[in-house]
Amino acid sequence: MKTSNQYFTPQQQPLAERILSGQRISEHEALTLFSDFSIPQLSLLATNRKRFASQDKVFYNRNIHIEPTNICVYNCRFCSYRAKSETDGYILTAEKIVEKISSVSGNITEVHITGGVHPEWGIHYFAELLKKIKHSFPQVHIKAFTAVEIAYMCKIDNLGIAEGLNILKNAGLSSMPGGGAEIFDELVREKISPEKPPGRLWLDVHREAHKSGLASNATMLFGHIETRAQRISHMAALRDLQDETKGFNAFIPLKFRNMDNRMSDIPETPIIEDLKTYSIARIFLDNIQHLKAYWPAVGRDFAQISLHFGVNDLDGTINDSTSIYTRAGSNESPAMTTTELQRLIAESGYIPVERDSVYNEV
Ligand code: V47
Ligand code: SF4
Repeated sequence: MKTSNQYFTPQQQPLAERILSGQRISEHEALTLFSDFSIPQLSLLATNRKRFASQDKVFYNRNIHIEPTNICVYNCRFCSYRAKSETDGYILTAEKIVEKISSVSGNITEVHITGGVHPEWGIHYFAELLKKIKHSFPQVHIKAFTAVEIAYMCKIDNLGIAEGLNILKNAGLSSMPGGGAEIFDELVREKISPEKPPGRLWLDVHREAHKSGLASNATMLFGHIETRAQRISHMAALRDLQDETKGFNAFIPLKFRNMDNRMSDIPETPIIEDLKTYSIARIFLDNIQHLKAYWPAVGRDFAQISLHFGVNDLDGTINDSTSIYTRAGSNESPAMTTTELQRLIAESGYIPVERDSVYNEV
């Protein structure tokens, strides 16, 4: 294969050729990509796989992120967002949330809701919230609640996961975001978010969601104390579940940001490591079509560069409603107009395409 001969050493060629011909790679081979392949080589391989998934298109959508509270029963060591004291806590009432949405409702197709895990709010509380939103904005797609939030709500109201999801779905839930996955490895999880339920519960909730017809996303919090091998096995668990259910729309690597949290002594990873992680995610997760860069977290510049490392989707928050990342050290004010997003994509040499929440082109 010409491309392969030109760009890869004889040792690298067999793996490069397998990737270029669309074959699945093993966890061991993914580690080899980390250690033995250069940034331009990974860019070439990931771009090939990205083109296979969506040609030269890069997707964005118009949404608002709502965080109903920062009060949380858990206490993740990497979290800069959770209320540190009673006076620091806030709650957005359903009325306030509806008001926030109505200020942008002509301009969005999706409402994304996730926040702290409030000690008292169960499934019925959130079902009421969803109904109120749906009543005022029937056209809007509601993507809401991480697996961790849903598991806790079900516990509060003494419901099984399938039962709880069904109530939320009937109240207007259309899909689930991918947060709360962190890193599935139990030893790492015990150190960074010891109170949070184990990774297998996260996977079980998403399995149930997919079974009930709700699509979802998956995330991975990387660049703290985990090893590259633990990143790969996190992605392997997602790849296995996707083989089973086909319910994941997008994978979102979330780079650990170290400001104002209890892991602030851990330095952030260099950009080269981030780009390797994104491109290997694109190559390894051969059954998840979309790789998303969440630009309010990684910044506009990185988001633009990431389009050359397998990313084909930019989360298009259009107002400054998220504080999870501004508190954790992102310099970005989380607002970007559609024109800015389109320009950012076009400048990178790709075609900006607006999508709805389930990746139909708008
Ligand atoms: O679960 C919290 C992460 C997640 C930090 O599904 C941090 O479309 C880095 O999941 N440094 C919430 N990451 C955000 C999330 C998300 C965002 C955008 C789109 C979607 C989607 C999902 O943020 C948490 C946690 O893993 N997080 N603190 C931090 N200091
Ligand atoms: Fe709570 Fe989420 Fe922060 Fe963990 S990351 S403490 S679950 S708000």
